[in-house]
Amino acid sequence: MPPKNKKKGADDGDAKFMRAARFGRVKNDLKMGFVGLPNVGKSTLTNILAGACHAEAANYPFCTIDPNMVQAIVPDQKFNYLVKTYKPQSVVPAVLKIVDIAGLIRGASEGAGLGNAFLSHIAAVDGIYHLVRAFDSDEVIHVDDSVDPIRDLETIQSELCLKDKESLTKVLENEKNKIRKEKGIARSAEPPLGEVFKSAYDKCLALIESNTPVQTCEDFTMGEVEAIRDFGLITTKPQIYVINMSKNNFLRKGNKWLPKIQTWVNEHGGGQIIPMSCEFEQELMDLQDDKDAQQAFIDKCEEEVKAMGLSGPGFAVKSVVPRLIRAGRQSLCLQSFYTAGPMEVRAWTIMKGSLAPQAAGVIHTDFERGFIKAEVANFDDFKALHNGEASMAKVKDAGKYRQEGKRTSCKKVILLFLCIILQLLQRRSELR
Ligand SMILES: Nc1nc2c(ncn2[C@@H]2O[C@H](COP(=O)(O)OP(=O)(O)OP(=O)(O)O)[C@@H](O)[C@H]2O)c(=O)[nH]1
Ligand SMILES: [Mg+2]
Repeated sequence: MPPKNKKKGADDGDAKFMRAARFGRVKNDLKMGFVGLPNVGKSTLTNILAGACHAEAANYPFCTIDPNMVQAIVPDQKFNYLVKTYKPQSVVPAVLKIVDIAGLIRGASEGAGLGNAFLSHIAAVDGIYHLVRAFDSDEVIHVDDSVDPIRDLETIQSELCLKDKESLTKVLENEKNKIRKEKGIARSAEPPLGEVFKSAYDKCLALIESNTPVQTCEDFTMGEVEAIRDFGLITTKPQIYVINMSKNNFLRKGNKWLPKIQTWVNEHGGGQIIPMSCEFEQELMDLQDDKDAQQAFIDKCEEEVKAMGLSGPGFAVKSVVPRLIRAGRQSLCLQSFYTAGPMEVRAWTIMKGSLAPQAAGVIHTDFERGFIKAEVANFDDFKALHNGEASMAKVKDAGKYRQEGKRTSCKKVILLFLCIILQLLQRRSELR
């Protein structure tokens, strides 16, 4: 019998990201980090994502000496809609923390360049934007003298995998010592390894030896995933490949390296590829205080696209920054829920799949402990029913305002309303 076709749906995408995040920490405050060779545009892009100059960008390899963290505001139409509706005194959007890690070079896993320190900075983030240079420029030095994204992908991936191989060697040694101690086996003798440990170790080693990130593998049992979480491997982190092209290539949505990069990524476990251009984004950002000038810049770019004989929705000229931030957040399995009222509209960050008490706990830890119920509404219901009012009255009238208990998953609950806070504050004072 042929295998049943799995129905494709929105949840498939979610499942893919949940799989990528299965080795990660369960925490709302997760970080993405930029990884790549020196001078590929990491600091430039970090600045762009933050919308402000937090990191120093300069044409000088290793200009980023310390990891530099910024916060990028998560673009969110639902949040913007709530702000427009409630016109609150204060607004607090969700942010994604992004670390600008200094460039890695070949041999970094053995201490070359600024070496192992960088790898420990990578170990401290939860997801990786792997930035690759695909732009030509005589003015920007390439550490290996020429532009070759495939060679660069190989270099970075092998450094990460070499580091993981070193970690695996230590993990194996520690496990053997632990078993020897537990079973009173002599140091010179080979102790018997647990079945799950052994299969998890063997699978990881095979992946790493083929330069393939461990997180791309779907063939792990739950037990193996548990074991791998303790291995402390860098390549278990979700990874997004970001390709920095010239403005011209970005406008025409083409670059001679892109098909080769796609093939390379497919051959190394697959993954999301986001082509973009720091040059384009920088020009756009420099004009952000003058909306007319920004529009004139977009119009000019659109003219250039037309002059190249290209047209259609695929060639619309727009920033990739919102997609980059959303993709980072999605790869970490983070999502928002909202509270809204005349004082404040706020987006709170939770892990996908969190239950209502955990969501309440993000607002205040006491709320999780003292959780009784949450009054919630789905954002789409609110939008369809509120009729311009900054109030939940119409949603309540329509019977779409629900009281939810401890088992409610936050997957579909978009608007966890202000009255939860009030209700829980009351409960908190009762607890005192
Ligand atoms: N032409 C061109 N230059 C770029 C682009 N992106 C970055 N640059 C320039 O390249 C140089 C290095 O950029 P950075 O952002 O500092 O590079 P980095 O990856 O952070 O480098 P390290 O910190 O040394 O690892 C700067 O002079 C940037 O202006 C681009 O898309 N096109
Ligand atoms: Mg830098």
